[in-house]
Amino acid sequence: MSKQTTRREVLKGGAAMAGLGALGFPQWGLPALAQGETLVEFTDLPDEIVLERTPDRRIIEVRDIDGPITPANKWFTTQHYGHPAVDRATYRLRVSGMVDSPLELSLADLRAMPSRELVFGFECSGNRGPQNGLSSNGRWNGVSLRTVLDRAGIQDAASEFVFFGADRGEEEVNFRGRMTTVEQQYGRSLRRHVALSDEPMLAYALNGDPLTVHQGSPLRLLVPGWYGAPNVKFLSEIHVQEDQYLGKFQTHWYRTLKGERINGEMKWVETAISKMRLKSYIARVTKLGNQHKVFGVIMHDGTPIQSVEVRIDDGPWQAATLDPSTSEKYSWKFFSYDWMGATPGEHTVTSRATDTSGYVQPTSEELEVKKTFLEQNNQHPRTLIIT
Ligand SMILES: Nc1nc2c(c(=O)[nH]1)N[C@H]1C(S)=C(S)[C@@H](COP(=O)(O)O)O[C@H]1N2
Ligand SMILES: [Mo]
Repeated sequence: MSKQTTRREVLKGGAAMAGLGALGFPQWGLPALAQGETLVEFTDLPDEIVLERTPDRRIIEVRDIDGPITPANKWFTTQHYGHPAVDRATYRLRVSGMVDSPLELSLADLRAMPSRELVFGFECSGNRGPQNGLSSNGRWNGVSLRTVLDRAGIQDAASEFVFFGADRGEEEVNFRGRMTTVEQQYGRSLRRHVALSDEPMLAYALNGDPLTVHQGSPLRLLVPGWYGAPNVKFLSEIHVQEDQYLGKFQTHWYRTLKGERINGEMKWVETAISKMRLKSYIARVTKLGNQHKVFGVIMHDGTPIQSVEVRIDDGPWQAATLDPSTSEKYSWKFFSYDWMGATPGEHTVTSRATDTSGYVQPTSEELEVKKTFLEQNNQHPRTLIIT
């Protein structure tokens, strides 16, 4: 079954939220529509947006974002091999390979370990404008990966940590033109310095409730600040080894080919996706009386945001304001901009973010050296008509 949202329904949704009683634009932390506030229609969207194409795939409608935390039943979701059936009662997380004591941990074992909370929003590396529906933000609970690895005892020569999901499927492997079909699990790896840092986490809850099957029940890996692919769902096994892991979803499917100037010479570099590239996107523009407001979202790797700016048509960049309710390091960030004196007619609204490392969200021209479509973090101009 597919759930469809038409522009008209989004506008009706806005009217339904109008009982807030607030005067003027809504306050931070609750960026829902206020009384009398209406959405300005974008002209760059299809008439009909399909939010659920299959039962295991869902995008979010960014015009409807109404708070910093995405509810579990709205979280974007995608996976390659559908949802594996995992029995929570008999579930065991296996830790094997170059460890002193191999482990088999039940959910109760994991919940008995020191727990941790993390606000973390991520996007799929294939997420892009104008819809940007493959992004969400949540409050996760779980245990530090480090805690589990310390219990197993990691051997000195271990350098590669492979995370397997319980989901599997047939894959054709091409070796010099000869095809072999084998069953594979979804697998991703982390290098030693990342796996043994205090950052990654094994999550069993989202927003206070056990993970649903969409979020990878009963346990998933989270690598704060990274794109979605490394956040292995239905986690069944951590295998510690010395050799590089070369599985399809590590070395082939989630990579980027990009031109880079190294010592003055263009080199074509292929990299595995990892940390999220700084991106801002405009989620909606609203009208209240004759005032207009631009609301948008920043996805990033946790490096603090230096500034976010908005420009109308070819005008100057103007400072937008960051929402303090999204200030946690790995949270997505909200921003807004009061558009004064909007004139009737067609307009283009663009945003760009800059972080404290000096990285500026690139224009699409600057991103032309990237030849593959993942990590599409360019500034994305939105078009609309002011009436
Ligand atoms: N086991 C498993 N984990 C997986 C995947 C998968 O196919 N199988 N897909 C990855 C990708 S590409 C993304 S974007 C995220 C999506 O996580 P979500 O469904 O919770 O949003 O899960 C990642 N983890
Ligand atoms: Mo993804």
